[in-house]
Amino acid sequence: MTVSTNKPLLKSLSGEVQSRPPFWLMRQAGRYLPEYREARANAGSFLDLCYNPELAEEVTLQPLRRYGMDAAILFADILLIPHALGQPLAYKEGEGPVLDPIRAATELGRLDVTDIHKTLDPVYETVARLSQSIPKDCTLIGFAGAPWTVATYMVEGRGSKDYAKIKHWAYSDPVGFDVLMDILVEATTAYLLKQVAAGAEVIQIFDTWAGVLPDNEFKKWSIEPTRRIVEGLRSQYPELPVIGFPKGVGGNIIDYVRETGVTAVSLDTGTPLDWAAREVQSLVPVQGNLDPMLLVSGGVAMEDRIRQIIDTFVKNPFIFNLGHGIVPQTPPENVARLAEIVRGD
Ligand code: 1CP
Repeated sequence: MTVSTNKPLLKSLSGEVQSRPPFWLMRQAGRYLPEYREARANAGSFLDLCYNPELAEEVTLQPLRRYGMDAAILFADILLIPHALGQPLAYKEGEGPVLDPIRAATELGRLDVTDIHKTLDPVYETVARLSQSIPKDCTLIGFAGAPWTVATYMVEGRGSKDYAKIKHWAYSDPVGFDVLMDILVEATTAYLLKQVAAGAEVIQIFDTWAGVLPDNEFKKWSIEPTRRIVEGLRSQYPELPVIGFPKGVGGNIIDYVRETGVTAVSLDTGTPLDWAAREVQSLVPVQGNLDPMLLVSGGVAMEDRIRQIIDTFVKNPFIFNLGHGIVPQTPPENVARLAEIVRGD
């Protein structure tokens, strides 16, 4: 299948094989760039930056100016959904996001599901601006977190190591927990539909913490909510490309691909290349999967692995990316080297 487009990322997503794979990098905007740190300092808080269309547009464009990625990803955060649902949220220096946790179905009344768009309107404006300002061959990606991953922050109140609180709720009161999942499916679908209406050409759904679920629960709380979101998006945009990123799920990624209806999947760092080429890329285009820490170290080890990834996947539809987000200590010159190698300069 091919589509009439000159955009390399859209070509890969439509199943086209390209001699040079398109590339972008998860978390390509952010603290490893001095110009981001400057914009961030001018914005006030991180949330102020997310809700400031002019500055959010600027930080989205920053990595493109340096490295010419084939995609721009909207600058926002997966936790804007809980924030728009009325859950207090702050980003603490060195600590990451902190929320006022919701630990049981009886506390769900604290969420206001009536109008998330009131809070999220500036995000749609950022998308609209970007759709006008990105380079013509560049693809605009909108995104959201998958319900399970967003719920981990809502219930734990912050990043977690053992997911004890969310699992306790989900295992001991699955019916009550499903009410939260339903709220998130609905809000996330509405949010993404607005992003597409504003100009997002592709949607990526981040399920960063899918890998902590046993397989039955993975089906119930990662695959099923994601399937419903994809279905909701396609009911209005039947051709919309959606990339799923169920991180850390091993071989269960096959069920995820077969059952969610995503167009493509993003592979995490631990996914074996030959296995993925054989078992996953035979089903859908894949994206990935350089270790972000190799991008920190750079040198021959990074270069060899970039070439190995490209050699493994380039014969079928492929998008070069990392296996998880860029980390703040990444030297910008290593990203420049990565871009050179992927482009074959
Ligand atoms: O200090 C700062 O400037 C804030 C750091 C930061 C940034 C730059 C946060 C806080 N979020 C973001 C932007 C962001 N987050 C983007 C857009 C930028 C881009 O990709 O170029 C995206 C796509 C995200 C997605 C996101 N946020 C995920 C899923 C992807 C992933 O990396 O796993 C997750 C889990 C979050 C939560 C979050 N927000 C911020 C932090 C530090 C975290 C992670 C906390 C944790 O590890 O538990």
